Amino acid sequence: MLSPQLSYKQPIVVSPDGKPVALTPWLVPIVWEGTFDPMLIDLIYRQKNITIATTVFALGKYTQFLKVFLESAEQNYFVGFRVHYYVFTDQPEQVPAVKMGEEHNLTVLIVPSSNRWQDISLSRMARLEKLIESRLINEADYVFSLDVDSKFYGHWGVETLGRLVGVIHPGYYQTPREQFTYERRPESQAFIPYSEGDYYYGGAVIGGLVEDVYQLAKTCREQLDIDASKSIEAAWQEESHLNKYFLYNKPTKVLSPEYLWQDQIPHKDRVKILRFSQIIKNYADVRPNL
Ligand code: 5GW
Ligand code: MN
Repeated sequence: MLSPQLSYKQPIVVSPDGKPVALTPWLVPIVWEGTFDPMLIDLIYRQKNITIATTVFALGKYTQFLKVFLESAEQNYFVGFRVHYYVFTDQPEQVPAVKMGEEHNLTVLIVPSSNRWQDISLSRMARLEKLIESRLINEADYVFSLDVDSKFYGHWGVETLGRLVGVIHPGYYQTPREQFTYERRPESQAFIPYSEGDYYYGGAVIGGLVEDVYQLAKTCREQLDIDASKSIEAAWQEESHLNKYFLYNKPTKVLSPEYLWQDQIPHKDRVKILRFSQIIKNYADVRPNL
């Protein structure tokens, strides 16, 4: 573990002449279009016979996002590899029947409804932890946890696999780190001082080997519990705790913002290809008034 006192320069994501940077200061890849050979990397992983578990939460009004999420995933996401989706929902009847590609399948997991959206957000880590313990340890090699209010626009394949994988948030990849929306109150377990931080990671994508994501989910859940016991909620809930975790447990692969964009941010001249993006949602429409 690094000392929190250790200060160093903030790593850049795009060079001053606009070129994507493909390596972190701790020498792991930042995955951009053009930095890997999709054919070769496919061949390498093809021989490994791996299963990629994918968890997605769709509670309350968020079930409306499942159709686009799953249909676009089936066009782009680990096509030709074994994928097992685990859809957590409080309304199993709202899960659309989407035709799955070869070796892709889906399990619906029923969870109780919640009126407080904070509980949904905060319980994702706990549910991921428990699912890994009870099933994924035996059923999968890698796991990704993805936001459902999203759409795949381009290829997402084995180039994203690694022991511990985070994605750079599209809103902050050219932002000085003092402006990152890390949790800044020392009372919170998610606290990061202004002098620290590599990237601002998006909470919509967490991935890696099942064992490593288990450690992440368990630790974040414990930290969320400590905060809850002190009635403190981090600025961006589990995203804040994720950022704290990644500061001290560096990802072994970092995905560029190609892997987490937002439909409302223009992407032309910023990324060569859009792969996965948060769709524009009408907040009044999807969020409970609580
Ligand atoms: C509802 C109100 C406020 C915050 C979250 C929710 C909510 C989230 C919900 O009612 N149902 C639900 O399934 N979620 C899950 O949490 C979805 O998988 C969603 O993609 C994820 C994160 O919440 P988002 O997408 O609203 O958060 P942002 O920061 O991407 O807008
Ligand atoms: Mn989202």
